[in-house]
Amino acid sequence: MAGEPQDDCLFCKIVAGHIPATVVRETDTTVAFRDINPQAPTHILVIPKVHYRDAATLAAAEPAITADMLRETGVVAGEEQLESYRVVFNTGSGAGQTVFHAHAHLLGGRGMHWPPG
Ligand code: D5M
Repeated sequence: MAGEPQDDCLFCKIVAGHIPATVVRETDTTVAFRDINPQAPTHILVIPKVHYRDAATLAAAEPAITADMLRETGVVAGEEQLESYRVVFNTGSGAGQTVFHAHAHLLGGRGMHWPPG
């Protein structure tokens, strides 16, 4: 069923506590934890607890939870004392998505280039 935990999903396992993660913040609907392969001094993933394959699919099904996820990027950026930061939604393998559970990358602590590679 849409949104239900998936047995083969890494981030569902983190939500369930079956795989350890460095959690920095949790709400009723979201979890934020440090990326295992950081691409910036601060690199945190904010994910919904419900399972959808990407952020756009989540937004279509659960707009309120999508808003929670986006709000949490700002809350965590504040807690991490980031004056500027980037929020990224890799969508599809061609764009670099490797984990097919919606997530926002929060990146900060260094200068950012535009356009991203
Ligand atoms: O981003 C998926 C991200 O998930 C990628 O930056 C690595 C990160 N990752 C993978 N496994 C873990 C665990 N176990 N803890 C923390 N972070 C993890 P994507 O946009 O799909 O490429």
